Amino acid sequence: MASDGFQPLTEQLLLEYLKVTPPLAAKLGNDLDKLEIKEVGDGNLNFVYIVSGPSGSIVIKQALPYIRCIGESWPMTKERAYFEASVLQEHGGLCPNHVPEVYHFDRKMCLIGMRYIEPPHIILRKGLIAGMEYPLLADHLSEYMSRTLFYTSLLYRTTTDHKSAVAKFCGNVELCRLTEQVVFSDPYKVSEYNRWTTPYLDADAEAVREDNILKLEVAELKSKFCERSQALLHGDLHTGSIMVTPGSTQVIDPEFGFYGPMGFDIGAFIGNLILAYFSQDGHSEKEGDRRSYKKWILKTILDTWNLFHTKFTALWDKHKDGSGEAYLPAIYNNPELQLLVKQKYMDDLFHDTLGFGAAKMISSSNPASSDVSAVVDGEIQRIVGVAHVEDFESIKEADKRAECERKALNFAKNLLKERRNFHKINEVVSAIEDFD
Ligand code: ADP
Ligand code: SR1
Ligand code: MG
Ligand code: MG
Ligand code: MG
Repeated sequence: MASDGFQPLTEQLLLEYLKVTPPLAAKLGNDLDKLEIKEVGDGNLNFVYIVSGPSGSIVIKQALPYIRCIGESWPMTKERAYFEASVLQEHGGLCPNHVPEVYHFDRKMCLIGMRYIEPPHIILRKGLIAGMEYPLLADHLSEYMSRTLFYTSLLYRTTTDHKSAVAKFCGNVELCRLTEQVVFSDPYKVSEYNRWTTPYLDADAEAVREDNILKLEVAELKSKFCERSQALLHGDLHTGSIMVTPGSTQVIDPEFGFYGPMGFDIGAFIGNLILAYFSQDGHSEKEGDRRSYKKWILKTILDTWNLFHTKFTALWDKHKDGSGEAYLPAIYNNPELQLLVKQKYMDDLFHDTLGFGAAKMISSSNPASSDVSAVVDGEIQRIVGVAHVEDFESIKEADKRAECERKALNFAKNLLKERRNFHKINEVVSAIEDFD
């Protein structure tokens, strides 16, 4: 064991650990003789074990001091587990229906024990690739985002409480730096980490690096990401961080959590839905067989923002005379002014959402599990960069894939530059259809 009390798990070590950890043993019904352990991590950073016994199942997630999909050559603080556990607990308290319960956290071991999100839950990104509809997704995600973002903002909190919460999450600096690099920097310069479908998109990638207006806009977003502590974000809310069935939605993996601009979370989700939309033609087996599915994705984008708007502003109304210090009742207690303030706040948030969503689309920084083998072979360039998510990576024919990626990239560039001209989500949906 290292002097700091950390040990990477092995199956044997995990078994011994469970035996001496009562809260975890209890979740397994204290029936530890016939346990099955399976490592199932398919994400980029960490190791995830499903522990199943005759009387229950749990998930154990451990952070090692490097990025899993690359290896020890890319060190990364294992303290990320502390921030993940903290966000799971805080967001879980605010929205227990959509966040897995944390049973146990061990800071020295960087280990979280949590609810096993059982089958038939699957990762949303995989469901979107398979063409599966989730009728409650927009309702559930808007619930999660409105509650977690509202209750951790100055619309609900005093500035004193807010500052001490912000201070705690300032420590998640390394993960924030990873986002700064992957989302706001690498796509706009030559970087060993960039990748794209070559040679088809060589000119498109170069065009991103040469686009001054795009760079001007992305700099503004980067400032906001680094400087604005608006609410406690999930920080990595792409469709690979959500597990779903038609009736249930569970948000996992908030290790990038920190106090940042709300639009970064909302944009990550909506931007990834737009990527899923533009990837559909690459998954269709015969002409038009994804047409109605594409309509469902657009409806989900529309409903997500509209429901978010309704729920968020309803929370604001409910707590308008509470202790939130953003708009003191003594100054803002006339209905006309309240309406103006709310319109401005929501309009700004909408533009942030579109801007961050577009930036996430351009970077498309969530490598597919299918690429892990390429990484093991040492091809680090194949990890992050322009337009890269499993939605596209699973399209086998490179020319077909490049065509889908180009549409998504061009749409995102346009959205990033023109976002202030959109005022309603249906205008964005129409723009997506026009681009297609
Ligand atoms: P990473 O931080 O490496 O991206 P994730 O938290 O996204 O790790 O987990 C990786 C994978 O492990 C997920 O894609 C999912 O398949 C599985 N997983 C993670 N947490 C749970 C859970 N609580 N229940 C069931 N499966 C889970
Ligand atoms: C090299 S890590 C790239 C991405 O994986 C994580 O899930 C985050 O999205 C990060 O940007
Ligand atoms: Mg993940
Ligand atoms: Mg509901
Ligand atoms: Mg993660």
